[in-house]
Amino acid sequence: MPRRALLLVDLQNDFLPGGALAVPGGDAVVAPAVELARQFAAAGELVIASQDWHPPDHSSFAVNHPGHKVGEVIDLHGNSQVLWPAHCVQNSFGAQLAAAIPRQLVQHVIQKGTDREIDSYSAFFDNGQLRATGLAGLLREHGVEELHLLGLATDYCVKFSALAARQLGFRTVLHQQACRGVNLQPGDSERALEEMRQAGVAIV
Ligand code: VGL
Ligand code: ZN
Repeated sequence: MPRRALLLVDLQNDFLPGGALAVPGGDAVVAPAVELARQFAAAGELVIASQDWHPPDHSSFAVNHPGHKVGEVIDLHGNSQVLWPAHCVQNSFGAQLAAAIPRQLVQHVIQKGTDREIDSYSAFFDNGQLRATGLAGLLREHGVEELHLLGLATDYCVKFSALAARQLGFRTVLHQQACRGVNLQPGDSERALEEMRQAGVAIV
């Protein structure tokens, strides 16, 4: 059996109902996520959580761009950037991992989006692919060949993490029933799934 790891993508209060950037139906992913995390942990495999972890002055927040609104797309140092409501601010309740995720199941937490000048949808590196988070190194140290993912949101952090995993040469398996999307445009999640499939992500 190849070594596997499970990545829980951004299962944080702000992406759950009532949160600052609530993903519709986001709470439905928590139970299947916990179930899979238990299975991986019981098999001695690595369970990792990513955590969106922004400073209050982060450049992805609409409030930090006077005259611009949530949902607008701006150019940020040459990358197109969707403007979001302020979310997952470092040390806030909204940034905490969902309370229903048993912390003893999670061996590593990978924080991302910490640089105010650039967003980071992928758990591996920022949107400009300038800086790595250390996740790839961690997986390789543990001999992981196959990365399983689930979480929020299908059309942003899940998609970018899965595409990066493929780019880095990991076998990549997405647990679709444990993912939900933002769907700023109707169909974004479906298109994201198709893009992942095209890149060689196995969708189960
Ligand atoms: C995410 C938008 C902004 C995500 C994070 O976790 O998918 N989306 N920050
Ligand atoms: Zn974010």
